[in-house]
Amino acid sequence: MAKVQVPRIPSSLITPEEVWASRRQWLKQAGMGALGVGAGGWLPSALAAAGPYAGKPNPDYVVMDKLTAEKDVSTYNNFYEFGTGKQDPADYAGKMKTRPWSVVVEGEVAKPRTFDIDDLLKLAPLEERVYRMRCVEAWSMVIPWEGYSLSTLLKQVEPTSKAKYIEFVTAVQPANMPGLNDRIIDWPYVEALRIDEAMHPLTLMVFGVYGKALPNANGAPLRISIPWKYGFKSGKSIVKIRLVEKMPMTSWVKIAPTEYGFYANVNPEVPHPRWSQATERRIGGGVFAPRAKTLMFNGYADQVASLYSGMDLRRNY
Ligand SMILES: Nc1nc2c(c(=O)[nH]1)N[C@H]1C(S)=C(S)[C@@H](COP(=O)(O)O)O[C@H]1N2
Ligand SMILES: [Mo]
Repeated sequence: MAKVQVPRIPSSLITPEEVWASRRQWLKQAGMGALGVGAGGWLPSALAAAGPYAGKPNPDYVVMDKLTAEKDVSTYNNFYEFGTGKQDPADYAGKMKTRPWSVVVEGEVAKPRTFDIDDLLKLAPLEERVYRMRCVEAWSMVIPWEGYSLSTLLKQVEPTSKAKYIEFVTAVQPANMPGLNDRIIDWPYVEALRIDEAMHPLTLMVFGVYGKALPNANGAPLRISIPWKYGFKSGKSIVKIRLVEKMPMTSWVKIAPTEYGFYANVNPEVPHPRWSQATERRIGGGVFAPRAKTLMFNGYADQVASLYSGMDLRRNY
């Protein structure tokens, strides 16, 4: 790949829209059109990596913003099965067994099936997609995930007309998950989507990050990523995918229904009952870095707003 010079703009100082605009302009000047090339913090990691977890960079899913450092991506986490501290997953998730591992796909499908994780990994070519992630606690990251659209898997099992929702059930390994002793969550951690959200191409089955297998702290061997929703919708270490007719009860809605809704679309205009959602802190930016303005649907409005036309997203939070 040819070496390219990119103007260095400290991304902490500008809004994502400005980054987009300046980068588009730069690509035009460089005569590169919509090619998925980047440099510096924008360089998709798979260009440098190889192996089963290095996806082909998908130019449709590049975020023109500085990537969060690999170390921060896997040492500042929410994974309550290992404790509620941000460092707990990095400290304790190493004991989780990620092989053998199978994923059951059942419920309202014509062809229910149990997949071995290594077969699931090979079901479709992996793409590298750079996604923004926004936690409801008002921090965010920009992460190069390796995976493929959940819809690819769902088409294989053929959802029936009764499949209105999809539920993700995650792993429970009592001997390896010290956080299970804490009864904050009625384990297993369960999340769910409406079927059209699940079928949206942005909804990604993630097997790797930064060109390598997912660290346990990030939900190895399989987690989901739904970039327009708060991070808690993205279940980690998934063992079962169930298609159902009725809206499932999900872990956070169960704990605090006044704070966490089923939809959980990133909406900066609706404050969390205990704090604002208008701005966010980029992990790795340092304590003095200016907070960024949070975008509607986390910046994915063009792609997903139509899924919610006619819905009041203040009520359906
Ligand atoms: N099984 C499981 N999945 C989970 C969680 C969890 O505690 N357990 N936390 C969620 C929350 S609140 C967030 S913000 C994201 C964090 O993903 P990351 O640590 O890989 O950035 O995972 C989500 N998925
Ligand atoms: Mo979160």
